Amino acid sequence: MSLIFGQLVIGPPGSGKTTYCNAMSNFLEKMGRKIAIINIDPANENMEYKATVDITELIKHDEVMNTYALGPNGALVYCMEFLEANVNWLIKKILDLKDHYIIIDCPGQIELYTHHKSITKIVERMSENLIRLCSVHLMDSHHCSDPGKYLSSLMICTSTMLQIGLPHINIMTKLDLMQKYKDKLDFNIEFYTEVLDLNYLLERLDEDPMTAKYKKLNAALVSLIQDYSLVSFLPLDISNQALLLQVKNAIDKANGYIFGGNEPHDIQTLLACAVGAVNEKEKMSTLDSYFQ
Ligand SMILES: Nc1nc2c(ncn2[C@@H]2O[C@H](COP(=O)(O)OP(=O)(O)O)[C@@H](O)[C@H]2O)c(=O)[nH]1
Ligand SMILES: [Mg+2]
Repeated sequence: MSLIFGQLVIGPPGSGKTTYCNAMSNFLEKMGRKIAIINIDPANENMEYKATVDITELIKHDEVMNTYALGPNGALVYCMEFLEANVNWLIKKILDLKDHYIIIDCPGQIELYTHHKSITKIVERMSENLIRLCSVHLMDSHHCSDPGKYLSSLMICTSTMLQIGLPHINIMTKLDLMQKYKDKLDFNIEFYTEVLDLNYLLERLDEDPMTAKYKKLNAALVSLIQDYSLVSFLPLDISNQALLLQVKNAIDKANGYIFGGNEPHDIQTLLACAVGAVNEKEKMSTLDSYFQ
């Protein structure tokens, strides 16, 4: 049986997952890859793509809300538990797509990635069936405009990386919008993407009226993030092909596609990765064009 490679696209509601799935799918198709998008968000919106497999064939969010008198979040958790119980349905659909690269569009409730076990168990079963995924975790760059929100993003990323246990790439989305409030940012963009010395962030947290009274908590959380030292971000503006290429190269390296994929562009991809999945010089010049 051959390997199937792909991406598990996760992140909070509105972070840009569905938009990303569509844009990444178009981008990879242009490079010659056969793509199938799998939607496992039963309450998905803004779907510009046609999903090859859709969870709504298995279960419908509004029916769960009505039948069990659940609110939207409770119904979504129910749907994920139902998918976990019927994971063989999903795995069979994916294995039937054996010559495709898959992109899985996920729901946005963050407890599914930080606490709840269904998604973790679903990806474990996929892995047992030779489906090689990289989790692609999207965070809205707007969180950089507030030290407390930025810290909470770092905590969500850290706990998700530990909980899901897949190769993992964090993406900071909507870089184009960041230009509009760049003057209000405490630090430059590299500080936020590379998660540089968080003692500077701690100073801001201790000054901010929202977080100033929690000095010991701020210090403990910052030290937790620094001790794990797992998080950094690749920046993305969905309309920028150079940034999409950087993201694609990093993911191909993380899920092993560069070693096991079989498209004609393999050599190009290998070369791109050999010079660094993310070429630092290229990355800086692309970023500079946003923040001149
Ligand atoms: N300006 C800008 N908007 C974006 C970008 N990515 C996503 N969006 C917008 O963010 C909103 C939420 O996106 P969506 O893909 O539905 O998020 P999801 O809930 O995570 O699936 C939509 O209005 C998108 O058009 C981006 O790179 N730049
Ligand atoms: Mg969505």
